[in-house]
Amino acid sequence: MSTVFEQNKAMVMKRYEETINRKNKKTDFYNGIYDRYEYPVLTRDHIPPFWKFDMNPETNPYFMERIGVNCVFNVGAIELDDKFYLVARVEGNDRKSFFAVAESDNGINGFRFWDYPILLEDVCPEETNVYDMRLTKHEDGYIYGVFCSESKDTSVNDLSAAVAAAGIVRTKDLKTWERLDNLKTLNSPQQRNVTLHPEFVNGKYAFYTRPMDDFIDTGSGGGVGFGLCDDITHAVIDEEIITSKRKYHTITEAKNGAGAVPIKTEKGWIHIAHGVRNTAAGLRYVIYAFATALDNPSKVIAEPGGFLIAPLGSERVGDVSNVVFTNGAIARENGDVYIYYASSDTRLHVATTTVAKLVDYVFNTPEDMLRSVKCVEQRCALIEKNLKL
Ligand code: M1P
Repeated sequence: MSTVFEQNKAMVMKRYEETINRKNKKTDFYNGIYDRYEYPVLTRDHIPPFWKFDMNPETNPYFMERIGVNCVFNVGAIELDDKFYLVARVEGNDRKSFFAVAESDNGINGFRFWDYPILLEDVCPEETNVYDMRLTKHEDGYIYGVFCSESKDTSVNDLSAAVAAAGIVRTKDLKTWERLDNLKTLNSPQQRNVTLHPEFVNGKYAFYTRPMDDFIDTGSGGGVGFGLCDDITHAVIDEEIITSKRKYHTITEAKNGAGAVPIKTEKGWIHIAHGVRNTAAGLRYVIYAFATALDNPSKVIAEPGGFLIAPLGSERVGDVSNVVFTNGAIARENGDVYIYYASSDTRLHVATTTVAKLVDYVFNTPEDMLRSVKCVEQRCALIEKNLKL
């Protein structure tokens, strides 16, 4: 007769292996731009049971979770030697997030976490939470991880007040991580959604930033920022200019932020970012795309109107509902693109497309005309063209 411990452990291990080995398939969703998939690629059920349970029957006779995991979502993504690696935001039941590497052979299923999460060097005693790492394979030979480093704001008498800064680490193998100084932006008190550009610009490191006056509100921050710095080990940006601007009555009205590291194409850098607007039901986060010039990655040269990906069906519900968010995509040498996006701050999905389709989408989708009457004119022009065929 097996014990309660043995029965429950066997059940948990079986479910875990079933989750990891579950094959993914495309759904019938169609817009011609990208494909969606039936199953999320990472969830809390992908967490190895030995991260949560005490596996010793002596000290855990009921086979109880001792340190639970609430969710797995926003990931940085990178391809190395034909394998897909994600550095995921894992959030414990205690609300603290941390980073962990998951690996897959095909990018759409089979992601398995490495045995240990990433233990960052403890260089900031005030740092309480870390999340949303963007992974940049830089031309200097390092892989950089830029993430949000969050601390309590002790300057105000408010228990929930926080300060967001951009933390920076670098690695060559995703195993050993060197922590560098947090980014300093002299004109922006807070930063989140900071992404490192993969190439030098005018001989300097180039960051996409998100100037913010406050932890939640971007306030006077006009959109996705861009700034240069000389020394990545003590990164300081003294001037930020705005690339993709927030605009009234659009998907970016409340805020926006850089997402995946830009993808280099023949026509420009393709950016996959997020935009936020306010609604009676709270903030709604969607994913949008734009392009910047090859010779000036801060200059927007195309920006389709509306969203690229919005929360759909069950994606709409989670810890922070009505959210899709991306901080990682993989563009392969054969032109395939994997956009990793999380839904409602709870689980991670993939959307697949190609560089050619993204270029067509970004350069041939009409821009937002900003007023209803102009949008109807734009649509009527399309209808008229089609009806003449
Ligand atoms: O909760 C939605 C997202 O909120 C933040 O994004 P932003 O800084 O644009 O508001 C991030 O904390 C992100 O992790 C989260 O998914």
